[in-house]
Amino acid sequence: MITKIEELLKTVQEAAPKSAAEVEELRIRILGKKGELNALMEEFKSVPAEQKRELGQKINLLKQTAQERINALKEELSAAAATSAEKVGDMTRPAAASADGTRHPISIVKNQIVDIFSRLGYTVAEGPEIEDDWHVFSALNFPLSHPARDMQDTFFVEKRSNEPNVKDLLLRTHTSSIQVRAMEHQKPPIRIICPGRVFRNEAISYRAHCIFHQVEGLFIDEGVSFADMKQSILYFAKELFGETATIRMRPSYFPFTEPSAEVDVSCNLCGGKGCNVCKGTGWLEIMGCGMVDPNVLEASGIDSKKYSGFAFGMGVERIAMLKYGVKDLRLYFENDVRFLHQFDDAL
Ligand code: 2NM
Repeated sequence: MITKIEELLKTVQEAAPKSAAEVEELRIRILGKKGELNALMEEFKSVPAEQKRELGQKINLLKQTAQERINALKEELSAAAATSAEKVGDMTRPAAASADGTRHPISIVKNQIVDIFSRLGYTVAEGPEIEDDWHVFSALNFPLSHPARDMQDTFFVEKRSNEPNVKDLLLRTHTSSIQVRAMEHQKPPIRIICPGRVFRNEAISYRAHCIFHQVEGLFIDEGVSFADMKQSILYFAKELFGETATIRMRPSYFPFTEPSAEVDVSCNLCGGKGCNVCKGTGWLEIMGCGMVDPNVLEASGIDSKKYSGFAFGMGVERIAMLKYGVKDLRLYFENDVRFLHQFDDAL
């Protein structure tokens, strides 16, 4: 009987049930009505008197150990169950909303500009940010002495000589280089809109940055006139700033267009009366434009006797500042989420 008790004691101490059901099985086997302990008690009755003391103590030890061990096992298992339930959580609960990123205001405005010209039949054209002298300057009628060719104004990647050289590699200073590539490879009619990043070696301020975004447009066909340009730009201004917007053009100069003009849109804040955004003039400058210079057409292999065209270009940061009343262009480059989240609903 002693060995039987000791065997059971060992069973109880070494038991490693993996579930509540297995603990219950163990309890029934040892402590249950028809369990081992009751069977021992039955046997105990017929034990000779001189052995009762020792055996009684052993049986009590077994009973106590079994109860304590089973209670401890129950607690261990329910604690483990609780932590695994915590890990999985309530599988029927709807997922928490995740904070998605939003479009950058420069992308929003760039897309709006591109969409407006898409509706006029323009297709998007893109090109390399690292360009050569030819596509950025020479083909666009920039004289060799033009200040834009200077190190002070342009970031050179590889300068082959002190004189402007076709083989120089540089960061494009405007997206007109895309349009040169289009004119070299396509036959008129050409109707393209060219968005992209451009680079100028400028001191950074509230109104200038060394990297910014442009959208330029080009339309070449037989008989394209200044009047066509004016109507296209008026349509654009009304689409972007609202039906009440009007435009005016002031004579200007660009190497690649003749004649050239600056385009102003009526100030949408004061309705033309004059405010601090339009500096009391009632007008906001939004872009430059002009009839493509015949020299530019010929440089890209387009017959300037047969074809004419207009081109225009605008800075996306500038348009976005006017649209959203942003006073400092540097905010567009800092990516402070407190600034960016103000445009969550813009488009
Ligand atoms: C501007 C203003 C006026 C322009 C000209 C050309 C090209 F390639 F056809 F010669 N592309 N873009 C242009 C004309 C750009 O930006 C202020």
